[in-house]
Amino acid sequence: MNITLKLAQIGLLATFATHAAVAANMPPDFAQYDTNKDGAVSMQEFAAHGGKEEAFRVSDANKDGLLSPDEFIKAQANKDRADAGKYLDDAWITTKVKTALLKETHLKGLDVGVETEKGTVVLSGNVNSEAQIRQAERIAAGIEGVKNVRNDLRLKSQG
Ligand SMILES: [Ca+2]
Ligand SMILES: [Ca+2]
Repeated sequence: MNITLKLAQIGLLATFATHAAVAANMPPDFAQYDTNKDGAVSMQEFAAHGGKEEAFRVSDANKDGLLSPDEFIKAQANKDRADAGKYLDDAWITTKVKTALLKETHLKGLDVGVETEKGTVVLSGNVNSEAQIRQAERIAAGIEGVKNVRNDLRLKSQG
């Protein structure tokens, strides 16, 4: 009986220690958002503090409808980005454009340079046809956050 009780106490202490460690790693605003103190931020709690539904959804990595502290940090980053307006990070846009171009069968293997400056994408390099120039421009223009596309793509000199 005594032993059982001690084990229970140790178990309690261990649980407490784990919780304390988690609390120490909490992002600054987490406790504020987690109004019902269940250790997760729900959509309602997130929205009550001005969080955007989209930021919540993309940050809820395991899709359980709750933000863990880790997911919350991501949501905060997304929220800050949304608060900054439609202006998305240039490096992020460049990556998205490059990825989209690589996915396009007709543009595969072509040496298309992509640079982004304050939302304006600059395409450069040499391609095989006018159609590819237009296609690359259309794809770049369709990426989220892109304001303008400067198309410096040229036709490869035939020879
Ligand atoms: Ca909560
Ligand atoms: Ca989650």
